[in-house]
Amino acid sequence: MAELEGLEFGKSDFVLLDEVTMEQFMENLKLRFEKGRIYTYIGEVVVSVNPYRQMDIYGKDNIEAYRGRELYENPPHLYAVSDAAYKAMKRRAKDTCIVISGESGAGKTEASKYIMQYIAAITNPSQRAEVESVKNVLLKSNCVLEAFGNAKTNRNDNSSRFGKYMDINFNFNGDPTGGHINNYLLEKSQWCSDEMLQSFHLQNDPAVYVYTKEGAETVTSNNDRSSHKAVLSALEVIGFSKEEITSVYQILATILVNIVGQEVVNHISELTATDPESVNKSLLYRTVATGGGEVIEKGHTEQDACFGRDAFAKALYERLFGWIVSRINSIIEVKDYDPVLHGKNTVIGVLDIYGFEIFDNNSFEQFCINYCNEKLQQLFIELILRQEQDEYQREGITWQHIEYFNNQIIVDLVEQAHKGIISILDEACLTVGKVTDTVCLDSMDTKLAQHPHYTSRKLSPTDKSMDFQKHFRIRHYAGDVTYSVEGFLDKNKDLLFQDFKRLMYNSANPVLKEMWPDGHLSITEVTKRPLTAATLFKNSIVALVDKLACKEPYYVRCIKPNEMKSPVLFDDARCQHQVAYLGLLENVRVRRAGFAYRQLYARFLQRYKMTCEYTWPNHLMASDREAVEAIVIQHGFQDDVAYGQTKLFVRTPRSLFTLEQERNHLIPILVTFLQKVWRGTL
Ligand code: AOV
Ligand code: MG
Repeated sequence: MAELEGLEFGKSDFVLLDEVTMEQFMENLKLRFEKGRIYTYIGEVVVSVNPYRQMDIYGKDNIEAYRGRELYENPPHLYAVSDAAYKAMKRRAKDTCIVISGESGAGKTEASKYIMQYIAAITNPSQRAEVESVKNVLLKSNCVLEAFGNAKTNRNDNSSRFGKYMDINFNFNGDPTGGHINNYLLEKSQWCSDEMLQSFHLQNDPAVYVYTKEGAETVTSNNDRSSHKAVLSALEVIGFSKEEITSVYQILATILVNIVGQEVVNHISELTATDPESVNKSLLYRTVATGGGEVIEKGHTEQDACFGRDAFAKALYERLFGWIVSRINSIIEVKDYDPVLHGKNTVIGVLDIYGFEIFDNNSFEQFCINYCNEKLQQLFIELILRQEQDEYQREGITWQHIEYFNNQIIVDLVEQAHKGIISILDEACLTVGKVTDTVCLDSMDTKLAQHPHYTSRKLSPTDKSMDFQKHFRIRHYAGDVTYSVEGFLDKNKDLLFQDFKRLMYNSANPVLKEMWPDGHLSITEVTKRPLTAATLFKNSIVALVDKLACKEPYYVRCIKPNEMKSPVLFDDARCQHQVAYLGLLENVRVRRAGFAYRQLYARFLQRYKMTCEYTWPNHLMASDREAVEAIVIQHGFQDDVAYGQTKLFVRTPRSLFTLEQERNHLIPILVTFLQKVWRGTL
């Protein structure tokens, strides 16, 4: 409950609002934004508003100011929660995680970088070389993953097209010993565009492939030379070999050729170290197993051939990305860790995943991304409530329940077995014969007609904003999103002809071969019913949520102030909408209806003992708890507190203000007094 900034900057913790209303919340948020205070607390949750300008608050001085301090000792900052997570991990040997959420462009990725930088800066004070190298790899991996996994969208120029969860492992000293990255659903289709080529710093010119033979260095346009160099050097620092780096760029060039090239065959064969005849065959034919178990080659129609080629380009990209992540993981994985020798290995996880998205045209990818955000919101609800409940229980204090909008109903709409959208999609994908996206939509309409969060043009015929054949709409916790089913089935099947996999598996380039282990299967061995993209995604998100749920969570809730990327515009309606769907008001209410403030008896005493004659300079009571009671009684707020096992709980912040004011009033008097004592002038 930091109140160190002076009231002209608004309240630094929303629990200090006079009344918890949307009006007051927004007024405070706006005032702080306009005063350049982009962070505000709700208890231990940081609310962050994207400043859209460089802020002078991340330097060395700031890091020093927050290092090892308590949350309330400094103005709100990402560094303070990072430190809180770090302290919990180090002092109490807790696995912790920092979950960063908010919509596209709200500042999640930037926040994750500052958090990583902070952790890197405060660890390994003795500069041990092996720790430094781990830290270096962790930091550099960000740069590489961004280069490969981010793209420009109309919501964010540097939008994460993949979700990232990074675990950092620490030894008993609190120094990083390694880490692990999980990546979630890379949006492939976004990538196969000119923008992708630009963000790769590759020229949109088929001839570019020639350069890759000379080494990766030359595959740049002049504009992007410096960022390209940064990626290249990051790859080197992380520990990718020269051959691996060259392979990476060859694969990128292959994708490029695939998209724009005409003399496709020779280029691909050269870049992928495969023979031209096989390349040709994979592009024009596919091997199929007949019902009788016979294997035949079937010529592609032009449409099939285009589909196959595009799917190949996307799969190449996806495998490349997956391979880079697993290479980084194998380099940073904790090796030779002996718990007996080295003590408990603890973890801080940082989650930066794509935010809730509403585009003009929303497809399968937005559906997955928004589902993921529903799951994370669900986790937030559970953890915030659970955490409070746990603490009150532990401390032996009764607690009153606060109503939330529980988005479980939307999560179910998407993921429930048999009845959920993913199940309906999967069923359509597995049905033999001509099932189209439209047929699938029909099936959804039939099965979900009664669902309060689902509708479509057919179910709401008067709603002209949707198309009969194409659209369905989900009422998400964060707003209504209309999805076009066009392409849903293909994207969900994520079909890639086995011929391409085999082609890659047979490459003379060992790096490429390694990315396609399933290429050795013959067509008769290929599983007939592989898991669909949506189901794989669902499974990975369920696993992620499980992973987060067993850690002590810290939250950063990011808000995007406007759609223009402007540093001065605070769009009231847009911000209010985000505050509402993020459940921030409820968050404040829970925090207050329970107890807005809690503190260990000893710490409370340390801060406020000067305000009571019985406790200053030291108390003579039987316990710290009794001494705290004396302070509370002296200031007359005994009806506003509860005494837990180890902590004092204060219901309304106002009681605490009295104490803070008293303290602020006393400090200068005490200082003057002490100065006089020192100078001997008393
Ligand atoms: P996102 O991660 O939340 O969106 P980013 O972290 O990429 O959003 O932020 C978008 C842009 O906002 C950045 O490129 C910066 O220009 C600016 N920005 C954000 N935070 C700060 C900050 N603390 N200081 C200065 N500028 C900032 V997405 O990945 O699209 O969901 O998928
Ligand atoms: Mg991002």
